[in-house]
Amino acid sequence: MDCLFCKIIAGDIPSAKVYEDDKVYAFRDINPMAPVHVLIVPKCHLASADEVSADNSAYVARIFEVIPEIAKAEGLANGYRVITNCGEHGCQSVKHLHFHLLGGKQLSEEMD
Ligand code: DGP
Repeated sequence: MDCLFCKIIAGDIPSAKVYEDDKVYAFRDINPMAPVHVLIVPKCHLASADEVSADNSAYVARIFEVIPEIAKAEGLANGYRVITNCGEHGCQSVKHLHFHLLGGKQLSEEMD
């Protein structure tokens, strides 16, 4: 499959790994929008949040279980933001489900 994040998970494309287990891979965004900008992805290929179902939601659950661990390790005691962009109107550029973990500064109140 010609998927950038599948290649990163497989190690075919290098990345700055932050966390890994059997279901989840997390790495630093190549174009950080905040002092901490980590991408957290399922190891199974799901194109976006629109493909989450009862068959694969264990991957998403694991992602949200590890977010507090990653946030703590990254020193985000003052809070952070988790975002997933979905589809064209959501401005999703990489078609493998991913959650942006942003923090390390006071983030904007803007959501769009
Ligand atoms: P989105 O617009 O929500 O689909 O976010 C995709 C993010 O992926 C964007 O913030 C930049 C990041 N990105 C794109 N290509 C690479 C890459 O090759 N390596 C890393 N680490 N991040 C990438």
